[in-house]
Amino acid sequence: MSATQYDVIAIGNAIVDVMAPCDDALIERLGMTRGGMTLIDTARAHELYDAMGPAREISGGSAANTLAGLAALGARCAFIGQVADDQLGEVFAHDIRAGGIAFDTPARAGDPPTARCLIFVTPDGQRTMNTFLGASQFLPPAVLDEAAIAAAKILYLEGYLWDPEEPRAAMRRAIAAAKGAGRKVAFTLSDAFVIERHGADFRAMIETGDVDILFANHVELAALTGHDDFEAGLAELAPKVPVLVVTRGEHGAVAIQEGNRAEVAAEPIARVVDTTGAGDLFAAGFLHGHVSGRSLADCLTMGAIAAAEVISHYGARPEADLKELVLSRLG
Ligand code: GMP
Repeated sequence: MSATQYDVIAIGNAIVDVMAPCDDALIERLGMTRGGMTLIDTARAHELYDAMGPAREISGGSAANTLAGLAALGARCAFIGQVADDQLGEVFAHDIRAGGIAFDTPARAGDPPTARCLIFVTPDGQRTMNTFLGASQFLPPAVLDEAAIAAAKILYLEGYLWDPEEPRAAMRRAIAAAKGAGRKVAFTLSDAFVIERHGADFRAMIETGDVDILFANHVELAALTGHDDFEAGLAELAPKVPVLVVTRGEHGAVAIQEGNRAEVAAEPIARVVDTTGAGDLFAAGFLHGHVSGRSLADCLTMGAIAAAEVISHYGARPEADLKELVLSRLG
């Protein structure tokens, strides 16, 4: 197989997170679904922003967060996602490039503005997300760099972006480009609401062998398989994907590869400050282990280390030296 330019190329929402701490009463008063992700329109975005305390803007986006973790671990990465030609778009582009990630998708002129996610973080560290997708949902298939996709070991796709039509078409084309070049496709299911709407597509992609590495949390596993019982869900899905990775919040994570099973506990941390990005950074650690040829157990440990770092502070991008954290544990 030909040489690769990237370890991982990802397609995802290009979002800036707007985050603030809040109490449980505010979540209730605003009628939000605690711990969930809800898509919102402009009017609701204004309502929620007005009700929010002093906030911090930190670049986010699920797959983009994963790449930030991967790049921090030393992987070669590229991102494809749509920002608008505005200030938040510049912030997003700056942060991703400053992290050493190639990002060449041209900004989109005019309305709607760059996507933002209003995140309310309760004292227990739980995050409640409200996403205004803005420009992000208009990623056109035409901007895909298929040569770059063919030159990456792994194409990583975010389930959230399966919802809007244009990016879905772009991702289908990207899968064909990656598969045509003999590369692997990794997919994260993102949220149960995406599975409610597009579960049939996901099941079909899995059946046809389009997904080589599947990431889910325990809720998404249940939504996709229809099994509330965790083990029953695993037993149904694992034989259909070469690598299945399922996270279980504070209960750690499980991976099954070609019938081999490994498990990891959550890393003990002093205080869970903000769980935003836990799954994203878990995927980063796991994928870095995978492209580095590590054992399944080590891939999980790397995921747990990266996830623990990101939930120990605000924001879904790593702040500590992930490479050092992993080296000091696994060598
Ligand atoms: O959710 C993905 C991953 O993040 C899990 O597999 C854990 O490694 C980590 N994680 C998520 N929530 C928690 C938590 O509440 N406590 C701890 N220690 N880790 C968590």
